[in-house]
Amino acid sequence: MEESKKRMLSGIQPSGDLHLGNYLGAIKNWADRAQDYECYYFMADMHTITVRQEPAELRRRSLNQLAQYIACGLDPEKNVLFLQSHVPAHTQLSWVLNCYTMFGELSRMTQFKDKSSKYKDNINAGLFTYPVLMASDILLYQPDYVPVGEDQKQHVELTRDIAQRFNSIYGEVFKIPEPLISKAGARIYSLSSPGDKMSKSDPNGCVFIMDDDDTIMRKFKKAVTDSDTENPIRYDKENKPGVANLMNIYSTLTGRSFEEIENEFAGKGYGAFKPAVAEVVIETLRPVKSEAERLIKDKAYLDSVYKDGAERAAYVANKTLRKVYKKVGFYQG
Ligand code: ATP
Ligand code: LTN
Repeated sequence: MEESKKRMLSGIQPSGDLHLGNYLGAIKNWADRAQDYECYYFMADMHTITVRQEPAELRRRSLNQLAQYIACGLDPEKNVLFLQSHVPAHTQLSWVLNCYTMFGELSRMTQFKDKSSKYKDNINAGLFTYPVLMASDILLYQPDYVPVGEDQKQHVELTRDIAQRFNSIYGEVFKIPEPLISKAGARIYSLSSPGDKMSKSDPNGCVFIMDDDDTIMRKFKKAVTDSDTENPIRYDKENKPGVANLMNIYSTLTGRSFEEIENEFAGKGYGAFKPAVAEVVIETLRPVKSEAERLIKDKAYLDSVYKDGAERAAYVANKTLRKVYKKVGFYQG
């Protein structure tokens, strides 16, 4: 990889199967940029155990996620693809950064507040320090950009604060990364409750990348809209959130503007619009799905990809870790 290219890094937790929100909000944008950047993408398996996981399922999903990354267009020759738990530097840096992150900062994280109210009987320390591990994931690779959905912006901002704090004490150790939030697809909402973001914890409102065509069609036909029959297909996020969400999905996938979509469906109702959205989603996901299915059967190939990825990732990560250890005063001979 050329040294002059800007660097990009991101990860997704294999805590569920990948869905349309992950695809449009994250992976599609990653794949589109692979040519112009030096890219690192990983499965954040260590982050998932902040919530209880079924071990066999976690293993299955981690490997499937790798297959899906590749199927979505992340070429392992051009991108470094790896599992977080295969590169020990992540947790090693995390301990150090824990000591440069304030209790108050972590208490203000929205994801911590959300998850600790959702999993009341398991508010573990990992859930609290989750953003420090995420900061380590990022800072180890000195990336210029971190492409994420809007919900992760706060974590990237905390990462910047931690890096700036560390740099102000020890000099320029970390590059200060920028979050990269693409407008299109930044927030896809649930098809069944359009006030909430599409999330794997709501399987009815969530379209999974590996869903079959009929399931996708059924989910879109059941998508919550409204009782407007006068002029149903128009973009009004406030009053018609369900329709706005469908239009956003359609627009992101076809490249058509909201105005063009309104014209296309003028005089038509939801009975025409919903299956049309489903069709473009099905057509987009079909090649991804079949390629992922093919790759999942080729375990030897996937093994070679993540092993090679971990090696390349560790090389970069260890360089930063050594610098940090030296700066804080750990004796290294
Ligand atoms: P959960 O179900 O626990 O909320 P998730 O489905 O949001 O998880 P994450 O692993 O948190 O998945 O997210 C992976 C990436 O996908 C992140 O960059 C995140 O911002 C993006 N993302 C997740 N859901 C959406 C969505 N509905 N719309 C756009 N981007 C999303
Ligand atoms: N917290 C992120 C996953 C994640 C991540 C990262 C994203 C873990 N480490 C580093 C970008 C960079 C999430 O839940 N989506």
